[in-house]
Amino acid sequence: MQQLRTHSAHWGAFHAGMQDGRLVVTPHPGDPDPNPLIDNFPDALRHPARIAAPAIRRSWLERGPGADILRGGDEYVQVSWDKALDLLAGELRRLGEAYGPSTIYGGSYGWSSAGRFHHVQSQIHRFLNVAMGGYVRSVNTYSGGCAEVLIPHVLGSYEKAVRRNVTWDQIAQRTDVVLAFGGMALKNSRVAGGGVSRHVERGAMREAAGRGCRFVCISPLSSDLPEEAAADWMPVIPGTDIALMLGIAHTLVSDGSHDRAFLAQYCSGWEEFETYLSGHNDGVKKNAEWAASICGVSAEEIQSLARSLPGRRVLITVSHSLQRAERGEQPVWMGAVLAAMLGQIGLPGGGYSYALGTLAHYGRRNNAVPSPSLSQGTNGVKEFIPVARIADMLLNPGQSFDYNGQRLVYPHVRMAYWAGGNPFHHHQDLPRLTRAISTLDTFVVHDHAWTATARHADIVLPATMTLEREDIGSAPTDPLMLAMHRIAEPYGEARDDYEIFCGLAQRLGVLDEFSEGRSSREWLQHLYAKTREALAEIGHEAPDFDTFWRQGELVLPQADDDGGMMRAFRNDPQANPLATPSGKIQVSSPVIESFGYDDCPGHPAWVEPTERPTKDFPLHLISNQPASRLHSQLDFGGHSQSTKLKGREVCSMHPATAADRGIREGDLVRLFNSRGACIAAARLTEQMHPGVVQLPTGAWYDPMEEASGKTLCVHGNPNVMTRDIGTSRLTQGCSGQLTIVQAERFDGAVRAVSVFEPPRSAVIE
Ligand code: PGD
Repeated sequence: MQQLRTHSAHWGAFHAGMQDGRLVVTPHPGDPDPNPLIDNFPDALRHPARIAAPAIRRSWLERGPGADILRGGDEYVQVSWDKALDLLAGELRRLGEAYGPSTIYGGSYGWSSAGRFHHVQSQIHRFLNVAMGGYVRSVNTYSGGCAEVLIPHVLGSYEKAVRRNVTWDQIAQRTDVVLAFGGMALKNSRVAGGGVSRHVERGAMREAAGRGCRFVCISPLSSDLPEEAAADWMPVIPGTDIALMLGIAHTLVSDGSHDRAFLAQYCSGWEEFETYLSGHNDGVKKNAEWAASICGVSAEEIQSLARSLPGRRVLITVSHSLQRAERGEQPVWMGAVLAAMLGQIGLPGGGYSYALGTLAHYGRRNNAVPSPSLSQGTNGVKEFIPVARIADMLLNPGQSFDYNGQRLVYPHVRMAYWAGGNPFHHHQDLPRLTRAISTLDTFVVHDHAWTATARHADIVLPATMTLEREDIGSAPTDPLMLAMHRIAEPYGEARDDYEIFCGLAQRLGVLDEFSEGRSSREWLQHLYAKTREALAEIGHEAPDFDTFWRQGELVLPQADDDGGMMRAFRNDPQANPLATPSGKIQVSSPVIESFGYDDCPGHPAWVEPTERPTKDFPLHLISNQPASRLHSQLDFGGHSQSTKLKGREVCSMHPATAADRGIREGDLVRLFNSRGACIAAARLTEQMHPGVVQLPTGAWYDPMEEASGKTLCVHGNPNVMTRDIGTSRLTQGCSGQLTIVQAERFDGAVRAVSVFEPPRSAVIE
């Protein structure tokens, strides 16, 4: 029986050990609200969905590299590590010599696991930089890609605006009203890249509500705020929050209750925006009646909400989900403008805190020292793509596209090398992604499980799961740095990603440069030493590595930066200007205006999305983050599996929507649109807008072809139907959160979900 030892995941710190051959996990004792996602580990550790040995896709092995539509449907051949690494090193050499590094896509987006050394994105980038001289990279994230481009134009530093702003403590103690556009769902704020040791959000909302703070959940789903917030729910039509915000803004201006002094002192470009709001140029007043006709909230409610705000400590939040949709920049921008109109920006518990409640990183204090990280070296390739444009790049090499005022060209990529991500989970329009991936010469994937992405790869290399290796867990806003102990032996022949890259580096003659002669344990000691040095510089003594490792955790000091950039700006705008062209909040942006994008004008505006419900596809589909797993990770784990119905992902809908279609609780349903279809099981709830169906992301993609030729996912993955377009020409972010569909009861026969069994494979010597 093994003693329980510390470990960490993006969803929480925990203790784990093997007892009688079974993994046991218990939450970290200091966590006031542990995340049940840790319960996915025990069944997942030795699940047959794990990859046991290196595997090569049969057609690639027999015919060599080249475009192939068989990807996703082919057989695999298990090979030895030596054979797999020899083949892969040979292919890297061939591509490097024939075309150079700009033919390799190493953007490899994904969350992978929490440890800072085995952070596989850092590993893959370091390897490609050292061994190949670089790779085509990606910029921004699927989470906040649209806001990451917009906010620097409007507020300056994205990091500072998002991570160093209003804290949960301030909300608990100071805020009178939280207007939460898109809500602040705990399933999202319980997760942070690098880990989170204390889940504080539920407690803070309980305390604030108990003190009389009013939370308003502005979302098609009332579940976007927890019960503890005791929120008023305002069910808005998806994609129309900007109209509601404009209606509030118009009411404030008509009443003369907007904070003119704040706008004059701290903002630039109010006049242009006010002209738009008043309808002076286009003849359309953006008043509450106008807003109501778009967003579905009555004019009276909009006016009453607007009139309840002036003079109170109001915090406006806009969740990441709102900008993960076509025209996603508009509500992000308008949230800032509305907060400026209320004059509360920079005050404790007031103003604008974009994405607060979306991840556990936000709303907390920052550590006084940086988290350890592995250096990635220098990338010699200039070409990059906004991360969600991967399929566009593969399908349209040489084609130009707009991005943030630049005209860029898609490079011709022949190899995609993926580790620590699951594009056949995270990307939109998966049938299109299948076509895009089929154009490659070679597709390489490291993962610990046979995800849909691994099933499309030519070379599949089994990686250890986090519990099977040692690491250091640390995140910039979490004071606990954790020793992540090895809890279990590797599954089958799985190797650490680091070991895999060392094997390749050796074959390519760059091992010393890549590894710097260090074993994994020596790298952990090296990274820990850097944190220890940084602590010493600010006068904090930390124990040596062995003591840290034995103790399992180290409490890091936190910076005294309450209020962050916005407080400093409010207190002294001359001394602490924002990093925007005017040094102020850009209510309008002449820079964005100068790009001339028809889908993103120079101030926040209602820009009709190009996809709205139709007669054939009358429902909005919200494909948001799941509550039972992180993205697609460990979908085969016990907790995630316990939430499925009839073995399928659950689709929620309003009883009226269901009744119109003869759908009852628990029925199988078929959701479909022009791009694809999926089977899910229906759950009926009055806690959502009737024009909406909701299906979370992350059910492993399990496709088959319908008689019509349409791709059907038998498990319930929404990305078979989402649209693969950028949020706008300015931001080119992921727009996967919203699409339009039809729903019908499914009475036919459909095969069982088979994606948790390994694909067909043969073994050769
Ligand atoms: P994960 O499921 O976290 O999804 O997309 P992302 O690709 O990050 O994938 C991580 C993968 O890494 C898993 O397959 C896991 O097994 C593997 N992995 C974990 N640890 C290791 C390791 O140590 N080594 C290796 N080699 N592999 C490892 C998430 C993305 O999805 C995000 S962030 C967002 S916000 C988007 N959200 C939406 C959305 O709202 N709606 C839609 N329709 N689509 C979305 N997609 C995006």
